[in-house]
Formats: sequence, structure tokens, C-alpha cells
Amino acid sequence: MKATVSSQSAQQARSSGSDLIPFGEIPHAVEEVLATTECIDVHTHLFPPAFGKIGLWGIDELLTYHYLEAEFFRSSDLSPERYWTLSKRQQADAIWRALFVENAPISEATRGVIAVLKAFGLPTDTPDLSEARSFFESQKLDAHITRVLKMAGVSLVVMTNDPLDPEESSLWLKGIPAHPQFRAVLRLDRVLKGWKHSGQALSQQGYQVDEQASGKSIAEVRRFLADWYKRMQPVYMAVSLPDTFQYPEESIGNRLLAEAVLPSCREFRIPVTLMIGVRLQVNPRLRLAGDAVGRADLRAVGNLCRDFPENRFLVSVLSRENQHELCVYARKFNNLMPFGCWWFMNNPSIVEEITRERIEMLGTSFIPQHSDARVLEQVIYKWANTRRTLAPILSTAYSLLSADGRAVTRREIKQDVTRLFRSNAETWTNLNHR
Ligand code: FIX
Ligand code: ZN
Repeated sequence: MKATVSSQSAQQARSSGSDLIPFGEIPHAVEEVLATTECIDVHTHLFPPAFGKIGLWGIDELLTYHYLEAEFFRSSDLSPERYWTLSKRQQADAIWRALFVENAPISEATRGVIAVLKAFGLPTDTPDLSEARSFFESQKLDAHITRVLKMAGVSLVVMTNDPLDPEESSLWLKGIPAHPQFRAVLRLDRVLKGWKHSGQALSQQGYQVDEQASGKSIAEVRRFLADWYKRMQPVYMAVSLPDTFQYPEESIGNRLLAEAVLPSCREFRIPVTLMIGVRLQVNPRLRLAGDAVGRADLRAVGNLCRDFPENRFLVSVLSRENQHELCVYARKFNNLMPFGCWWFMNNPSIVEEITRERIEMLGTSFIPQHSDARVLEQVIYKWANTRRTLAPILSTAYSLLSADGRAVTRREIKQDVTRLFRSNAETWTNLNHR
């Protein structure tokens, strides 16, 4: 096979030794490349200014993040019912007092808020939030977004867009201007998991579907997907699935997945994203903070990848016990791309374990992380944590490679980090097409 130019110049650089990294300098080189390589954040709940108040940012939203609400109810006598009667500001004050003043903020989520305050040069140990509030109130959102994404080393944010969410869908139907750093996703939880209601919503949007999703309903759902594809230009279609998800199994959801969603994804050449393992609302009193996790039967993923070889599946699993299995399935199916350390997995000790395993089993053929940020400034600490966790893992991998007999070049480190942070996502989605 004729050597390509880039591998030729890589060869020359290697043979000239100019690009080789001495063993002792590997950690520094890795940190430098991680710090200077901007990433694509493939799954967030962030929105650009055109979406108005759906997009969350600022100190009160940072403090009332459902991760912190879950921790708050463990360190406060305030009942959830009483908490929900408070204003956003009162809720934020209560959480700051309980988790940052009365206790040391050492959890991943509380440390995150501290890291954001520090990033803006704001005090991190004051009893009240007045200085932080006036800082965020003085920000112009457009410029603030650009600055925050720069600080986080994120060049592109992938949203989560629900075509059946009344507030959001009315904005799309009115027409939303594209934003250079935000891309849409067609999120289909309501369609695939709540047909009883979403069937009616589709009828209201003018699609002739019936309660059993029978007859021409499938064709009408495909028309619905095509209309929203045109409107959103989504980079993928997505759904979160419970730990009880099975495929094949007779259900309206599975029939819509197999007969409408997967064919549409093939037609539009985009992947489908499956986020598997959530147990919704085990404690409804906590609202968004009331969801939990369960180990899923990943044979469903194997069956889907086998039965739909022309479809690409981006998969993230919520249970720690499913991570190794997902890696093994990815070795069996090259139409399966594991991505991110989702939600309850997004803690440095677990991210480390998952990422080490993935490097050992998949090399760089996976997407290591997504932020799942719900509040804009969260990308600052979530990506700082990711880079901090990834650095020793990649350094160890290159040091072992070097010890086994092959020195690493700066070019290879750059190539690998670019693949992990960007090109895997770009080649798997239609991020390069707008
Ligand atoms: O389904 C999802 O996209 C989840 O990420 C969210 O529903 C969840 O509430 C979350 O914010 C996790 O980080
Ligand atoms: Zn999410």
C-alpha cells in the first residue's frame, strides 16, 4: 500500500526524531495537546440566545442544577414540597447555604460551581451570592456564550431538541436563526416512549396517525421526521431508554424505531443515539432530580447493530455494570460508537475507569465524553475535569507504548486527541454538513 503524504511526513518526522517525545516529557506533551485541542460536545441541554429562557445560565441556575438539588435534600431538613414553593433565587440561596457554607463543597457537582466562580475571578467562600449575581446580571448573553465556550475549550455544542415540547416546538415552527456554535438533535423520547400522548400531538400537528400506530401511521411518522429534519438539520436522532429496554420485543415504540426512525436515519445519513439505563422518577418529589439508574440488558444493542447494519448507533449507558459489555459489543459491531460517561457515570473516578478500559479495548475509536450541561457555564468545569482525567490515562498509554518499544510523536498525540475530541463525532454525525 503506497504511504500517504501525512504518514510519509509522519515517517520522516519520526525517522528524523524531531517529532519524537522523550519518555519523561510525555505527560507534559499530552496535557498541552489536550489543553489546545477544542472539542465537540456531542450531548448537552444548552440553547443559544434565540431560544430565550429555555437556555439556562448564571449563578442561580448553576446552584439549582438537579445534581445539586439531589445533594441538597440530603443535607437539609427542607421538604421537597416546601423547596418547590421557593423562588429560583431563594432555592439557590438555600442550596448555597447548605452545600457551600454549612458543608465543604467536595462533591463533583459542588466543586464544579466553585471552579466556575474561580474561572470568572469571583469569590468562592462568601456567605451570600450578591457579587456573583451582579457579575452574571452584567453579562451580555451572546458575548458571554462565546467567552464561556472559549474558556471550556469547546468549539461546537450539540443540543437536545424536543419537537413535541410545546414551548420549544413553537419556536422552531416560527423559525429559529442558525447559531454557528450550536447544532440541533431530534430527540424522540415522547414519540418512542409515550405514543399514547405523542400520537395525539402528532395529529394536532396534522399527521394522520392512530393510537395503535397502525396503517399509514408509520408513513406519517416518517413524514413527521422528514419535516423536522428539514427544520432542524439535526446531527442525529436520539432517545433515552429505560434499563428494561428490550429489542426485539413487540411494542409500539420498537415498531416505530425499526420501521420509521431507523429508515429515516438511513435516508438522512445520520446516526441514532441510544442512551440506555435510566429509571425515570423513582422519587417524583425531587422532579428532575428524581431519576435513577438500572443495569440494562445490552443484548438489545447487539441485536439492533446486527439487524440494522446500515444504521450507525451512538450509544451511552448509564449503569457502571454495563460499561465493559458496551466496549465488547463495540468490538463486534463497527456500526456502534460508545460515547460519553453519562450522568451518574460523570464522576472522575468512574470516568477514569471507563476511559482506561475503552483505550485498552478500542484504542481511540470512541467518543470519551459529553458534558450533558444543562446550564451554560457547566461546560467550563465538566471539560476541565475531562481533560484532567484524560491526561494521565493517555500519558500512561503512550508511556507503555514507549516501554514496549515504540516512541510516540507529538503528531500522533495530536491526531489521537483530535480523533477523540472531534473527528469521531464529525465522521459519525453530519456535523460537517449544514
Ligand atoms: O436523558 C438525558 O438526556 C439526561 O441526560 C437528562 O435527562 C438528565 O436529566 C441529565 O441532565 C443528566 O445529566
Ligand atoms: Zn442529557
